[in-house]
Amino acid sequence: MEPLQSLLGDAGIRHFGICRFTDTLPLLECRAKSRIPAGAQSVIVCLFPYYTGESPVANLSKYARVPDYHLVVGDLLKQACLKLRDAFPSEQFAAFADNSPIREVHAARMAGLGVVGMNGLLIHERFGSFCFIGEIVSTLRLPYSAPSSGTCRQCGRCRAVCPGQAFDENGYFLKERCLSFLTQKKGELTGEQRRKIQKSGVIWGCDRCQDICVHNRDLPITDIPAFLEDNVFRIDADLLSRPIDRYAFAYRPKSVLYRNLGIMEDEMCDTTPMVPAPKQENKD
Ligand code: B12
Repeated sequence: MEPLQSLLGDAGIRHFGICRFTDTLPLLECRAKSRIPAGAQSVIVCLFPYYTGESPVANLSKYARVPDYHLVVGDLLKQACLKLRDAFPSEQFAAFADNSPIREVHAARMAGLGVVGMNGLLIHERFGSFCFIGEIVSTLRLPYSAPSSGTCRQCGRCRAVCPGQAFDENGYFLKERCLSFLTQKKGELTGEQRRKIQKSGVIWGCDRCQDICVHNRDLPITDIPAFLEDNVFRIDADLLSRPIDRYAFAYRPKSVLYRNLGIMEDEMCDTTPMVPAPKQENKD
């Protein structure tokens, strides 16, 4: 573990744990699955805290305010892979972040990095849930971390405040109701979905289940320098007139962001019927 700590530390990765590859199965179906090395043994699961403080004027969720984590985390993991390949030339290493066949929340728990909250997110003892997860899958056999046991405090506030009421009565998470999902959804939204977005005042993502969480109090500011640069706090027409490729909200066409901006100004939003009124019979 000691040499690994310094190899990863040199690449800028300070928080990680290791689990067996078999403990991450079954994998999610996605194109990246083909990059898993044959004979994979270990998964080095890494945490990337991204909390940069509060902003009363922000209209996008915290994960999207910082430079795109797919790029930042991707770069850090790539650096780590280069160092690992140098140190262990006969082994294979493949890096993944988000666009990953690994169920990252589950893998992080198995690698001892924290508990799964009632909101379904990984909560680290020190950094709370405002952490991205990325991993390196390898053929190298490594000493495994003890999986995290226990739960969050189970206060249930995250589920109670969910603006999309995404948790059903059995506690199942219905992603199609999650406001984060709705703000990213392409195409037309129903009146009810538009109303939920308008009421939240948020153009991209949703942090309500995290902001309310008792484990997210008094968090330290991220120790990843790239996340402290060029934070965006408001998505507006001026921002959208410029290139936005460096941010995670560029993942969808700009039309989705313009649609969400339009929803904020839509005075009819509150009166749009949730279900179209049944057609009246023609009485003539
Ligand atoms: C698709 C996706 C979404 C979808 C659907 C999310 C979902 N929960 O199904 C949408 C767009 C809604 C979404 C939203 C968000 N996401 Co997302 N998402 C993903 C992605 C790409 C795949 C998740 C997936 O489909 N997993 C499949 C399920 C079966 O596996 P699982 O999530 O591991 O679930 C297991 C356990 O965690 C547990 N579990 C899962 N959910 C729940 C819920 C409860 C109540 C309990 C008790 C247990 C539990 O049981 C499962 C079976 O083992 C992951 C990256 C990845 N590759 O994992 C990021 C990921 C989960 N998302 C992330 C983030 C940051 C978010 C947002 C906070 C972004 C935002 N601010 O708007 C929100 C949070 C919404 C929420 N409360 O989940 C981070 C979470 C980091 C963390 N600390 O946990 C991830 C890991 C991306 C990353 N690389 O950092 N996301």
